[in-house]
Amino acid sequence: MGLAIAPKLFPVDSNEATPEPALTDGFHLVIDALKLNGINTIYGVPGIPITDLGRKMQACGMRVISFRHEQNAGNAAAIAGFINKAPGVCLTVSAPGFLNGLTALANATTNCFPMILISGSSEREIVDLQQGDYEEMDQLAIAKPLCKAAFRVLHACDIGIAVARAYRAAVSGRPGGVYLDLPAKLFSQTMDALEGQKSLVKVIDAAPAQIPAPAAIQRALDVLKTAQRPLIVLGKGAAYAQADEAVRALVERSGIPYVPMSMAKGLLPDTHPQSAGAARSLVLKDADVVLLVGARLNWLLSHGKGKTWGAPGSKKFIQIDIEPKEMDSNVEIVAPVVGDIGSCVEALLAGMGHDWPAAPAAWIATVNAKKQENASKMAAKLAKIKSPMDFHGALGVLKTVIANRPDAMLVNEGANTLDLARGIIDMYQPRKRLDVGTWGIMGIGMGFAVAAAVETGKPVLAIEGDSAFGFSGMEVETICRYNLPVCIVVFNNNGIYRGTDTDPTGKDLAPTVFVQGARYDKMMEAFGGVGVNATTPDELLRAVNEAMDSGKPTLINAVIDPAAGTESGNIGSLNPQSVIGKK
Ligand code: ADP
Ligand code: TPW
Ligand code: MG
Repeated sequence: MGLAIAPKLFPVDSNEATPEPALTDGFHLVIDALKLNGINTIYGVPGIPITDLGRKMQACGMRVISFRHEQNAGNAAAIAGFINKAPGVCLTVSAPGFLNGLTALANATTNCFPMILISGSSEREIVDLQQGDYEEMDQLAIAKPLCKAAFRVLHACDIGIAVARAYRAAVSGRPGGVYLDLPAKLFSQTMDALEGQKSLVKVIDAAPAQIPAPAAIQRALDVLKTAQRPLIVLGKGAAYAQADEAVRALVERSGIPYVPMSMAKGLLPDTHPQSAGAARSLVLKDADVVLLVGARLNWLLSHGKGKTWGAPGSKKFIQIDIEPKEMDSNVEIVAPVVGDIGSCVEALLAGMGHDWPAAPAAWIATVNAKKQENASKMAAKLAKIKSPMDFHGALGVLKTVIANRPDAMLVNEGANTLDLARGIIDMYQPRKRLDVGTWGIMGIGMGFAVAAAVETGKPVLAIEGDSAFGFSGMEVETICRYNLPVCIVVFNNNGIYRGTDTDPTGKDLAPTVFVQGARYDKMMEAFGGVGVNATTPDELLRAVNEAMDSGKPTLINAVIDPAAGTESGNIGSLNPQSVIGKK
């Protein structure tokens, strides 16, 4: 590895007998430590005290993607972590920049994405005495409860160890966000270059395999064998694990119907005969044994109980997860299988052998009948051409775009725009669908789109509600600046959920409503990208195909009927609403 040893920092006296040793400094040690661990791309926003770090990173051959707001840079780093199964890194300035990045760090932790947030910080002595430094904040203390681990480095000789610890903490066990605090003074500290080099640590086996106990595997197989109506739920942990062939073999050898969680779509193609995505309600309600693979029984799965899951006590859950504390988090797990998904699934396959009984035919027939019934209802909705477009008409054409370009990356946020796209657009390859995840957070769109393009080099289709887009919309400049192959489709229904609410007093617009007839496409044009206003499915299809073929940054303002959406999309049941004053 070529080390970025700093040029000699002190003038040399020509009479000196022995030349001074070459020196390195904090800037270069951070760069060398990251590069040594394979981190070559940084997402961030420059400023005191990390401006020069960014410059030097670039000079040392790293890719430094500079954003307009740290939250978007942080989201980019987080999703790079998901895509690569290695930490994505975000670099921010102190206090406000740090706080802007912190939402992304917390979101990464919540979603189990490996990420490292590196923030510059003010002088410890002043911060600790609260004497009012420039951008003073005790960042380490604030980050701690929101991430998996948090470290601060005070001495240049500790940078190597700190980066190694941050890396390992982010990816080992259940992945998550790690905070690394680098006070301004650290960067200019010097040390002997060779000593510096020796202080660096290349992390060996950062995410060690975690082999499940044989008894846990046997218990799981015993339960699975008794099932009359088995179901497999694939979560984004299964996608993250990159054990794609093993997961496919488990599904196919068992013959069990499966449903993918949102970001697990494409792990097996959604068109797979065993996909029960189109019969989701039925299989969750009626299954008797459910095998969870990298999916938590959180709100997205109705906590494993309630009417979604049918009669109380009608289910047995088997769960594969790397985090032992996840077991029994909401309901009893009769067969916990703790380990990494690759090792667990391989062990299950070995235990199943090759004469595992076929899944009960009556159950498969019931599931298939429901799938067909729902699929034909959906096809009729997608084919209806309306003007202005409704969600189904617009999403029907985007479904064909992904079918024809299965290797494209898909980013998706919004309420109706999210829920309906998730159901309608089939995915064909693993880790292609990136969305709002566990928190249902708005604002991931442009950060995810930038990282998807940067990390994979594939075309990106970002399907965005008009509200959702607004959270990170300024990054269209970033997309243009780096000339990324990103096509953004803004589903412009003039508001949050719908554009038809009114202010009962008549003073303002309703809180859910935006400027009517807004032209988001003009935003892209402002920075040299392509903007298109699409009012019909045909126009939309043409514009998207053109964008995906050309790779030019494009924003299509898709005009959607403001009355088409429903409040909160498909999670309206979580939305408390006052009954007082309702007519
Ligand atoms: P979804 O939202 O798709 O249902 P979740 O984020 O709720 O998925 O669950 C992902 C789960 O996967 C987490 O509980 C996490 O601990 C687990 N996980 C992540 N990586 C691995 C891995 N390599 N092996 C096993 N489990 C993993
Ligand atoms: C960080 C609350 C959930 S969905 C949504 C908001 C503001 C926007 C829905 O409107 P959009 O989609 O995008 O136009 P559509 O198709 O239904 O019209 N702040 C954060 N996260 C969340 N989830 C919210 C607010 C919310
Ligand atoms: Mg909207």
